[in-house]
Amino acid sequence: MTNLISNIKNKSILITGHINPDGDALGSALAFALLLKKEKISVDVAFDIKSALPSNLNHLPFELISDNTKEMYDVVYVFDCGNSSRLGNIEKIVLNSKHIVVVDHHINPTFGDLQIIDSKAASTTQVLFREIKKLNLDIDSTVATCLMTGLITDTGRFQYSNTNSEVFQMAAELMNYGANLTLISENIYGTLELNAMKLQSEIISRIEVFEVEKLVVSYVLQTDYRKFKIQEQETDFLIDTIRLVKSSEVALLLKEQNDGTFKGSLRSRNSIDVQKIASSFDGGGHKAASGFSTKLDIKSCINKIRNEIQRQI
Ligand SMILES: [Mn+2]
Repeated sequence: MTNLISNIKNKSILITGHINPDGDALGSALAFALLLKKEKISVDVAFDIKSALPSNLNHLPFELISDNTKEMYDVVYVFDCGNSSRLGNIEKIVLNSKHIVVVDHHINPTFGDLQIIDSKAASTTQVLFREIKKLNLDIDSTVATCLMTGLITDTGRFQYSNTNSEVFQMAAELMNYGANLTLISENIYGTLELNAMKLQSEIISRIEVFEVEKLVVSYVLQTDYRKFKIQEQETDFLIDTIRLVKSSEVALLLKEQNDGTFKGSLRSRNSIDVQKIASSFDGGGHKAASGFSTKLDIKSCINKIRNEIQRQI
């Protein structure tokens, strides 16, 4: 393969991305699926979705996603996933397949025959957008809305330090293609279920700040999901709430899993590299936003992160 879509006619094709896909993984994968469909190329789209897709992303064409996958494909496209282990139960299908194309903005992907990567890009949808333009594929308003969703979510609506002039340029072009900014913004940032707001108030009341490390921490327990009748995938906004604490440089939100382990989300405001901290737990991400899993309890986990921050300050 020489480019993103060379020699794919009459081949079996799977489009996927990281486990529990976010706005960028879904936005890039679904945009690409729509573009191939327009070229009369049939594709399967599948992800490892542990419970359900987040409802605040349901403006995306979720109907393209199915669980009917083959055991292997001629070509697999993987979006927004730097490590094949992050594919979850799709990993085996991907690694069994003949050609793997990885489109991503994480550092050093560990797999893929063709890697279209820019670790400096703000989102995977940005990396994909450049390719689409090179190939002169026809971007309609639905494709533009998918691409814009990844751009908006991965830049924290144009606020994170990865937001540069190319990001705004792409956003402007997507508006010209008919991206529905109001729909995206209302769905992701402008509305919140009442139970989610009540959970938020509980999480705020648990905030602890560690002054030396300028670290703000809170946590969600399994009992919270039951008490507030909310699913974990509806709680991604909580990290943005706790990172607001003004004296903090790093924010940590721990979410208890079914098996009693924790998933951690990290955000950094400035010089602290949270990707390095996450990798000390075998997690990953970017300098300003990363995630990891751990078997440590809350207290030990916080202590480990405080130590990691101290090594950087
Ligand atoms: Mn991304």
